[in-house]
Amino acid sequence: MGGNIISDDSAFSSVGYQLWRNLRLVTCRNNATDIIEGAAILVKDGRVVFAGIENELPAQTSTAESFDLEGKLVTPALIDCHTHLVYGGNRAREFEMRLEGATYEEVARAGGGIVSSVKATNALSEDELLAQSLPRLDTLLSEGLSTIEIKSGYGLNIEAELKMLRVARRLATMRPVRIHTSYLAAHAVPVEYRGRADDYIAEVVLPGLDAAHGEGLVDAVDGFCEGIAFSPAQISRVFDKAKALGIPVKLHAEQLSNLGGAKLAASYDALSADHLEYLDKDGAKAMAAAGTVAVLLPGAFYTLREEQAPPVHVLRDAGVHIAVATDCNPGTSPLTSLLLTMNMACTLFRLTVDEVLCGTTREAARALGILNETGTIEAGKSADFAVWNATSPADLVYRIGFNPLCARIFRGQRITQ
Ligand code: DI6
Ligand code: FE
Repeated sequence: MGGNIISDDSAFSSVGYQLWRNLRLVTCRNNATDIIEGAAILVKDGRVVFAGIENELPAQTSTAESFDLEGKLVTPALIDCHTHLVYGGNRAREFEMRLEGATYEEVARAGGGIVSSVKATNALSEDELLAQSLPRLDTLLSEGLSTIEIKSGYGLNIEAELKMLRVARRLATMRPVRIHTSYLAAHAVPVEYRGRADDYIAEVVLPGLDAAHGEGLVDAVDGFCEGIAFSPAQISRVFDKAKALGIPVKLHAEQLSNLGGAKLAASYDALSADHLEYLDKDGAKAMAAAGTVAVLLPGAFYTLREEQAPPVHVLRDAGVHIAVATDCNPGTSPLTSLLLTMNMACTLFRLTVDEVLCGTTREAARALGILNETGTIEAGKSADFAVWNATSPADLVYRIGFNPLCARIFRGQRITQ
């Protein structure tokens, strides 16, 4: 389902110019609801050369292979900038227990929660973990994605964290997709370190980061700053190390309470602060000043049946860039549909269609530090776009459980779904 590159079609395997024409173009450079009618995209060697009104095309198009998209809508390929897609097992039983009235504490005491995913992940070989993760990747890709961020964080010992990151990297060799990895050993305190979070950081998180970085497995460092996870002071130790290694940071912050995590992340020029239900004005201001993107995760909000939505008006007023992602994870967001996530962000958080489409393209790329490479359709960038059987961005977002993808183009190559 995630697709193979079409190799028997000389039109697409040609290294020369390709012209995608007769399309309705949403570049996401500005407002995502601005549609350029009668548009064309000229691609050479996997990169966009021109994107705009067809009759303004540069002259070399006479030699281009040309594909008529018959007036279909084209947007940048989508980007899921926050997932925990690599994990073992599932937590369906925990879901049932909660429906039967069990509290989180009772679930945890019965061996559920993050700890159960750690056990299930660590029981698998690298190949088995890969096999369990691949269907989730394929499901996400079937909705026109180019790029997915994947975190570690269900290993919680050095070797197991490395295993998760290796699996994430291997996924990128199995499907046409760009994968960004985040080292999230500071996700939870493992059972063997209960009550000794500082020791866990010193003995596992920091040396594990050295090892993972040494293997070239880390694009960013993440942490979970929360009463049930790590304090701002503990996160600072991890971020100091990341900074010393020259690795950008991001943070799960203000999901269940306000510990000032977003402000802390901004003080390290974080790429993003994620969740943010309990963010205050101060935190938003600090994020805006640092250019830290707010990544909103409606799947976790929905699954936990939270009541406090992120303060979207505060983010807007402060001028914070807003992205939207699935948070795909076995516990709080077992979600592998970015289109549904976009719908949820509108319905639950009252984001606009423009905000959610930019939030899963341009702003998601910004949250990964790859806005120069992808996230909008413009000359110089990777030719990553999605062709939709839809007439407008709102048409993509308002339906529930419907996939209007017609084609996914990744680095200039059309991918069969
Ligand atoms: N925030 C969450 O809600 C999850 N992780 C995180 O950083 C919980 C993940 C899980 O329950 O497995
Ligand atoms: Fe998360």
